[in-house]
Amino acid sequence: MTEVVHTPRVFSGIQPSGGLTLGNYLGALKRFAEAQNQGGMETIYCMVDQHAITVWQDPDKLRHATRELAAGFIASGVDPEKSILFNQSQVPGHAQLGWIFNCVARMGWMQRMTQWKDKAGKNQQNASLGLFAYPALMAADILLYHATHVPVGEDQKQHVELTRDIAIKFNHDYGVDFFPVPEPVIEGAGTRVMSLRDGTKKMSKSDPSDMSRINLTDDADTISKKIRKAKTDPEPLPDTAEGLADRPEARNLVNIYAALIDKTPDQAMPELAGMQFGQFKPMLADLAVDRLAPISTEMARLMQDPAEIDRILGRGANRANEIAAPILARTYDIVGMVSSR
Ligand code: AQP
Repeated sequence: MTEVVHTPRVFSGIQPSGGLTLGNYLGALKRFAEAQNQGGMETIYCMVDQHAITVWQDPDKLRHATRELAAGFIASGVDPEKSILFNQSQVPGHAQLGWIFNCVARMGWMQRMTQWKDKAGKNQQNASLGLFAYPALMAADILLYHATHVPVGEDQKQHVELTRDIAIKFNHDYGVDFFPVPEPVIEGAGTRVMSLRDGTKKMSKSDPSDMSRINLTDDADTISKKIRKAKTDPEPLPDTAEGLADRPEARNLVNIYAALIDKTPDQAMPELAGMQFGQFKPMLADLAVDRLAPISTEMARLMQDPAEIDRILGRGANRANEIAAPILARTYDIVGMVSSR
């Protein structure tokens, strides 16, 4: 078996399962634009609508959320000319390779996924088969492009690790060195943004409490109100980020602040040390509004022309398919599928 060197390539996705949050922005979108602008690697970004329907979605809302998500990508700096931007269902190779990976992945691997346990909860018998198999489809999303780097938030680390296991097992089972073993890229203060109501729970678009998250569509007053009302403790901010170890809510707000100014929490601490929340929260609110307002304004502008968004996604899907088709064809060949074309 010869060692294959894979061309470095970035892939990541977001589900159109509701509005975008500050967590999606800091943990994903902002970093996607940075990876694109660093250059040197092709960047492929996907609206994973087939993942979204693992939990029932209202069809009209799903269509709207997909277009709004595309607008969120572009407004956050992902340029559809520089990056490939599309929705998953327009490239059939995702589902096709996903099936093959359903046959590679083991039930036990899936059962260990914390997101499966969290989302299915006590009602696993009633959860969809798609929700259980979701990580195999995610592996297909990544490996269909032979992607080598996957920028994600902390919560997706386990799924990227499972993607690595699937790539290794496929290569081993078929005696090939075909799929790369991709790396999760989890860097910066924004990879784990927590709920504003509970610093031990991640900020999530599907949290029943709107006060727990900042939506990219929130106006300035709403953002300020949510930060003002965010849960905190009575202590002033410490001198170092280490001093936040047992203060999840305070740590979360400092992390958000640091991520918004492109610093690490340690680098941000000197200017915050000793501050009371009465002073820090308005400062954070102003910063968040300053950074997010241009994004929400641009999203609203883009959403006025949904047909143009659809055209962008269509063009992106064609480009994605050009990369995916030969990789899928070779996979079928390796597995032993007869093709008469
Ligand atoms: N709170 C977060 N902090 C940092 N990164 C986050 N991401 C999500 N929440 C945070 C990152 O955003 C990308 C897209 O995530 P997703 O929408 O595909 O799925 P998710 O992780 O399940 O996000 P949500 O908001 O919690 O969605 P729902 O509520 O539908 O399950 C990923 O890179 C993720 O890490």
